[in-house]
Amino acid sequence: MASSTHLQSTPTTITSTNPKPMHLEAHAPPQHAISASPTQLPSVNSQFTQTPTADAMFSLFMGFYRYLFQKHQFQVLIVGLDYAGKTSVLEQIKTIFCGMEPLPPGKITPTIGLNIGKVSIDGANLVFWDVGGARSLRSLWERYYGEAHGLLFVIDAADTARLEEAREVLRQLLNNAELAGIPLLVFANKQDAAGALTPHEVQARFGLHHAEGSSQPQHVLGTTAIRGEGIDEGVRWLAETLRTSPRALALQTG
Ligand SMILES: Nc1nc2c(ncn2[C@@H]2O[C@H](COP(=O)(O)OP(=O)(O)OP(=O)(O)O)[C@@H](O)[C@H]2O)c(=O)[nH]1
Ligand SMILES: [Mg+2]
Repeated sequence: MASSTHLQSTPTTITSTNPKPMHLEAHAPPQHAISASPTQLPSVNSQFTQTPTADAMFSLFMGFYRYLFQKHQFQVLIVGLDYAGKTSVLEQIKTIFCGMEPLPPGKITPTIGLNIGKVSIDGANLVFWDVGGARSLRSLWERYYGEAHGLLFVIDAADTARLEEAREVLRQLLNNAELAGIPLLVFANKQDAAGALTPHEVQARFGLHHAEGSSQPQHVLGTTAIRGEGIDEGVRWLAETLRTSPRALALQTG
C-alpha cells in the first residue's frame, strides 16, 4: 500500500492513501496526561493495579479524566460517485468552520488519494476523509470503514443518468457489516443545476426513510457546494448526531 504523505493546497489538506497517520492522531494520549508530573503517575499506577477493584477504580478515574479534558474526535468518511462534488463540499466545510479560502472550483481536480480536513464544532473535532469516487478507486474506501464514525454520501442530484449507479453504491455501503449503525448524512448536491432532483425526490428514489427505532440515523439535505449552501446545517447535524451515536461511542472507548 502506498504511504506517501504530502501537504496539498492548504495546511489541513493532506494527500495520502494511508489512513494510519490519522489513526495515530485520533488515538494519541491526551496532552494533559502527558504533562502530568512524572513523580505522581507511577505511584498512582502502582496503587491501582494491585487488585481488580483498584483496576476498575483506576479505569473509572481515567475515563472521568478523559471526559473532562479530552476533546471528542470523530472521523467522517466522504464518499459518492466521481464528480459528485465531494472535494468541493470539503473545501466549503473548511471555509465555513475554519475561515479558510476555498480552492476556486477550477482548481479542484479529481481525487486520487485522500484529502483530509479537520474542523472544530461546539467542542468536538471532526476529521473529514475525502476519497476519490472513480470506479477504479472505490475498492480503497473499505480501508477507512473500521475507523469511520460517520458517513457523508454526496450525490450529483442533476446527473440523473447515474442515479441508479449512486443508489447501488450507497446500498452496498449500508449493507456492509463494518459500517453497521453509522450515522449517514446525504447531500443531494448541485441543487443549482438544471433538472436537479430535490432532496425529497432523492430520499424517495434512494429509499432513504429512517425507520422508527432504527439504529442508523439518516439525514438528507439539498446542497450547492460551489456556493456553500446547505453544508453548515448538514455538518452541524452530523456533529450533534455523533455525540450520541452508539457506534461512535464504541469506537472511541474500544
Ligand atoms: N453546478 C455545480 N457544480 C458543482 C457543485 N459542486 C461541485 N461542482 C462541480 O462538480 C465537479 C466535480 O467536483 P469535485 O468536488 O471534484 O467532485 P468529487 O466528488 O470530489 O470527484 P472525485 O474526486 O473524482 O471523486 C467540479 O467541476 C465542481 O466545480 C455544485 O453544487 N453545483
Ligand atoms: Mg474529489
